Amino acid sequence: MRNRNASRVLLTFVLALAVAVPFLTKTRGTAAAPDNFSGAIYTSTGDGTTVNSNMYDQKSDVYLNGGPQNCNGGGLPDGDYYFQVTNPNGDVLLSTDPASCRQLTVSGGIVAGYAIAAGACHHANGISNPANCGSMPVQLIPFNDTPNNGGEYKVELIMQTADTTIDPNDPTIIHFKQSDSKSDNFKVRETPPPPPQTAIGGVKYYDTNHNGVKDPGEVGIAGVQIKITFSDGSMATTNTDSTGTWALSFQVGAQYTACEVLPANTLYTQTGPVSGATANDLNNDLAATANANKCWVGTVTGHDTASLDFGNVICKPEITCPQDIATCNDATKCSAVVTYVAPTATDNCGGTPTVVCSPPPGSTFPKGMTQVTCTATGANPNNTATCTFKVTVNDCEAPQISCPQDKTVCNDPGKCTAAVTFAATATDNCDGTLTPSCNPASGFAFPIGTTLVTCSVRDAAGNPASCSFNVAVNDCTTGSISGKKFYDANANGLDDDNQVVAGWKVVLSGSASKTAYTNAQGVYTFGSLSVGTYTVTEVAPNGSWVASSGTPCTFTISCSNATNDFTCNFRNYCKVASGGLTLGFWSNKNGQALITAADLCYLTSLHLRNANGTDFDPVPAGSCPNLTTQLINSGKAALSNWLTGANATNMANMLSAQMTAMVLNVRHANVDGSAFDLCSGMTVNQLLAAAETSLTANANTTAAGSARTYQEGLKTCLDKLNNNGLLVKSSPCPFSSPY
Ligand SMILES: [Ca+2]
Ligand SMILES: [Ca+2]
Ligand SMILES: [Ca+2]
Ligand SMILES: [Ca+2]
Repeated sequence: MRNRNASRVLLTFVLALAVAVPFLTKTRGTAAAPDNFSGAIYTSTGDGTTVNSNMYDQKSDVYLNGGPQNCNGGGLPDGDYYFQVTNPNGDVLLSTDPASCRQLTVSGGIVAGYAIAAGACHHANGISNPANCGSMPVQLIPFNDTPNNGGEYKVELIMQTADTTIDPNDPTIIHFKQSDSKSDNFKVRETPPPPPQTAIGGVKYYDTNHNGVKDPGEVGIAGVQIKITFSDGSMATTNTDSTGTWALSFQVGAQYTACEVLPANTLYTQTGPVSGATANDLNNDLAATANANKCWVGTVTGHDTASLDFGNVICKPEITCPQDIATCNDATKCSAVVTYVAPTATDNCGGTPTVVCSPPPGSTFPKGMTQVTCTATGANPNNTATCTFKVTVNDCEAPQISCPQDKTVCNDPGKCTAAVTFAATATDNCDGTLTPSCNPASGFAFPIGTTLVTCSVRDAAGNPASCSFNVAVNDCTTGSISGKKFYDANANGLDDDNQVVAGWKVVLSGSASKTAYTNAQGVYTFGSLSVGTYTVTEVAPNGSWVASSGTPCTFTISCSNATNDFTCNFRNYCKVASGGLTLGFWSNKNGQALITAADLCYLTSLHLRNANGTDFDPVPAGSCPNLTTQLINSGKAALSNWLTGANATNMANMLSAQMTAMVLNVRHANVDGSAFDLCSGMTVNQLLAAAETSLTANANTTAAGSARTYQEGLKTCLDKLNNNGLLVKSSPCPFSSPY
C-alpha cells in the first residue's frame, strides 16, 4: 500500500515537470503585488497554530491561513481566491489537483475556509482559531514533493482578476499577474515518518451454535485463507494459524473488504459474520461492518482491530432409510413395481435436504434382492449422507400347468394294457418353460379301466402346480367262435368219416345272441365277437339226430387270452330203422319168391352150420352157379326148413340162421350193408364178416365159452336188425334248412 502510493507520487511529479515550461513563460516578469492587495498570508496547522520556521512534519499538516494575524493590521480583500504550491522560486507547480478545486474564500479580511465555487473537490478546512479572529485555514494537499534540496515550498494566494485564467489545456495551471498574488514559504521535513499502520485480524472459528457469533468455547479452525481486497483493487491474503487466528497490518485509512475463502470442496458452511454485524477496534471505535456476503467491510483505523471473525459449521444431513421390503411379484411378471416411501432427511444446519434414491420409488424391481441407496444433500453439496435398504421381490406365482384332455384308448393287441404317451406342459412367470412330471408317467401300460394321471411341477421358488386327467382303456379285444359240423357215421366221436352237415343250426348265447348255419363245408363262424362269455349250442332239426359227444361249448373272449379264436366242432349221426326182414319172412312163400340161384350159391359158399355143427349148403357147391330149377326149388325148400328149425343149442346154428336172413336183407337191399350197427359197433357188412369168420372157426358152440358168448352177441345184434332195429345211417339224414 505504501509502495503503491509512493509510485503514484513519483508519476505525478514527472507530469508536473512536463507542464513547468508554459507555466514559467506565462508568469515570468510579473511585478510585485499592487497596493490595493492588502493583508498578509501565512501557513498554519489545521487548528490555525503557526509553527517555528514554518517547518511541518508532513504535507497534510500544512494549511493556508491569512488576514490580520493575531487580529492586528489590515486584512485581505474579501472574495474568492485560487491557491497553489510551487517550489521556492515559483517555476515548478507542485499542486496536483485542478485549479478549480484550489479555491478559498476571504470574508471579513480573513481566510474563511474553502470557496463554495471549488465544488466537491474542495480542500479540507482546518479548525477555526479565535486567536486569529476566527480564521478558517484550508489544507494544501495534494501537492508533490518539492525539488528543492532544502525541502522548501512556496504557497501562493491568487486573486481572481480579469487577468487570472485557467489554462484551457491543463486545468492545474493558473495564468495570473504576479501583482495579483501573495506568497509564503514553508518547509516539510525531508524524510517524513512512515504512514502509520495498524493490524486487522480475527478468528475463524467453529460456530457450534450456528449463530454467526464467536461464543466462548467455540474453537478456531486452522489453515483457511482470508482475503483482503482494498478499494484500489489491490489484495492481500493470509491463512489462519493453528488457533484459527489471522492478522495483517495495513496503512491506516485503507478501505478494505475481508472475506474468508473456502475451497470448492469444503465441508464448511459459513455462518458469520451476519450481515450488518459490526466490529470495533481496540479503542472501541467502529472498524468494520459485515455485508450480505458475510465479509467485513471497513477502514483501517488508528488502532488494531482483532474481531474480524468468521464463523463456520459443518452442515451434515442425516437420513434414515425405511425397513427392508419383501414383496411378491406382480401378476404374470417376474418383477414388481415397488412404490416405497422415500425417506426424509434432516440437516443440523436446518432446511430440508434433497433426497434422491436409486432406484427411485415406483421402479420395477427384478426378482431377488436389490439394494436401494438414498442420498441426502443439504445446504452444502459437499456434505451428503446415504442410507440403504433392501427390496426383495419373491416369486409367489405358481406355474401355469396344462394337462392333456382325457383320453380313451383300446388295449394294445394281445395285452390287457395300453401303453399311452402324453405330455403335460408348464410355463412360469420367472422360470419359463418347465417340464411337469406325471404319475403314471407317459408310456405307462395303463390297465383296462380308468386311471387318473396327476401331473405336477414346481418353479424355482417352490410354488407348486398340478393338474390331472383320465386315461380310459377299453378292452377292445375281439374274437371268433367257429367250428365244423361233421357226420359221425361210425359214431366214434371222431371226424374220420369224411362227411359234413350243411345247413345245421348253431346258436350263440351269453354276451351276445346270434344264430348261424353251417355252410357247404359244414363250417359255422361267429366273428368279431367282443369281450364276453359265449356259449354255442347246436340245434338238431329233428329227433332222429344224436350228438356223439361235446355239445355245447362255452368260451370267454378276453384280453388275457393268448388267442381268442375258438373252435367248437359238432359231431352227429342219425338213426333209422334197418329195413331188415325176419327169419320167418325168408322162410315163407314171400321170402322164398325173392330168393335167387345166386342167393343160394352165395349161401352155399358160407360156413353155415347145422345143429350138429356140419356145414349147411342149400345147393351142392359143385352145381353153382348154373343151378337147375330143380336144384333151385330143392334149395329154397331146404333153406326154409333149415331156418325154421334153427335153435341156440349150438349157438353156431342160431347165429348161422340170423346171419342168413341178414345176408338176404342186404343182397335184396332191405338193409344198407354199410350202415353202422350200434349193437355190435360195426357196420352191417362187418358184422356179417365177423359172423362168417367165427362160424368158420367154431362150428359147434353148444358148450359155454368165449366162442359161444361171442357168437351169441353177434346173433343178438343180427336178430335186432332182422326185426327192423335201428341203424346209424351211413350218410346224413336229409332235413330242410333253415329251421
Ligand atoms: Ca456461535
Ligand atoms: Ca413362478
Ligand atoms: Ca367217426
Ligand atoms: Ca357152405
